[in-house]
Amino acid sequence: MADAIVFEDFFPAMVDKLGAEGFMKELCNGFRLLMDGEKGMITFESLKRNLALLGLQDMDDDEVVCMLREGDLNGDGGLDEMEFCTLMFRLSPALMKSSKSLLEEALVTEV
Ligand SMILES: [Ca+2]
Repeated sequence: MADAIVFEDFFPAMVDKLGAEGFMKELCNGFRLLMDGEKGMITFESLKRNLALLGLQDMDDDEVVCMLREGDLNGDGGLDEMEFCTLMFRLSPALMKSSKSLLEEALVTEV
């Protein structure tokens, strides 16, 4: 499913532009845009509702479900902030490679 959503060219460019800290802030902003305000996490419904914000309005339900399943590390059916950031990094292998320490640092400070 990873090739359905291609962030590879996009994310490293963002990191270059925003810097590591700015990029993490953007990710967190993205999470807040996509999450269900009541549950405090990204659910199928909130993701569907906000896909257009990511330019992914053409994603079908199966892909949305896959993305959620892929990212839902603790199995509660939604993505919390950490799961979302982790998923975004996993969808961008180039970024993952170049910024592994960035991610680890960010996760440590967020938690
Ligand atoms: Ca979860």
